[in-house]
Amino acid sequence: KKISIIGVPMDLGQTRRGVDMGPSAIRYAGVVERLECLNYEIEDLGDIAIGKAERVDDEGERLNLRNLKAVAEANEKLAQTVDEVIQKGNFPLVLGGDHSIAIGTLAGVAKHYKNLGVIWYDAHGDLNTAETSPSGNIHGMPLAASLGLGHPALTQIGGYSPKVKPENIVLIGARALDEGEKRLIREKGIKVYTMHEIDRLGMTKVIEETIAYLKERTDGVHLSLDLDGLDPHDAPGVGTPVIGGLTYRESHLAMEMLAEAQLITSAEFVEVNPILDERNKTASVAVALMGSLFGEKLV
Ligand code: DIR
Ligand code: MN
Ligand code: MN
Ligand code: MN
Repeated sequence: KKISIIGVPMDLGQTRRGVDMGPSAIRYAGVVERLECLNYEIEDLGDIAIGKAERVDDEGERLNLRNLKAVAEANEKLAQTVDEVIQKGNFPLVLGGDHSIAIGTLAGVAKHYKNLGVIWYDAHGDLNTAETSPSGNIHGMPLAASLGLGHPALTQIGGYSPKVKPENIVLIGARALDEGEKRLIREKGIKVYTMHEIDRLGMTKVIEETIAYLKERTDGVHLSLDLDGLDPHDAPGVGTPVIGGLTYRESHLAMEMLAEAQLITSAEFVEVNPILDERNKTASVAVALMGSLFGEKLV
């Protein structure tokens, strides 16, 4: 099987500089070599071009959607590229960049499935819209946009909406949800394993349940892994760290179990910010997790 790597040096979905260097940091940490060792053929498609932030973004201020135009444009390109990768039968592996790029990834992926499942591994829900967002940062909105909620420039990427149904989503690692996000989760009945449930059940049970839940209702599963899902001790190079997160070990276990179940059909690793990192630790963790996701333990 062939993996196509797509870099997305996006930093316009939030305000910390440096996350645009995430794809470079992940490549530098040896992603290609790591996956080649697992007998995958790797095609690195390079980086999607990202436009410039508008110097005076009055429109973004007014809408509470910072850099809307440039974020939407880049996501349209990303959706196109991901679509082509799947069309030729390859596995799309997207490297971020801030989490706003999940809008484009999911737009490219979801058209290939009737019932796409999504695992959202993140400290946050990313379920805000302009109406509920405390920040105006689009990286806090991609899952809502993929549900068809929010500004049409975001929900209509790829020319269709929605990309995913609420009952096909599983959130893992949530510990910093905004009020509007909690309301949406309740309203839509989205399945969530907060840190509380993970502490109680243990990661083994959480992933077993997740696999059973998604296996019976989906025909493909996208893994969207925000490195801030991990504890800042293990992944310090992220823009919005939240204490009390998933450990390196728990995360490996999760990836290994997903590999065994052969559940995941596309993946993205996002929010790696080498400027905020310690000697590229977070990019290295991302690469190690990719190793497990692609079956390292099995060989
Ligand atoms: C917050 C932070 N919920 C927001 N979101 C982050 O701005 O919408 N997502 N950091 O990854
Ligand atoms: Mn996120
Ligand atoms: Mn996050
Ligand atoms: Mn230590």
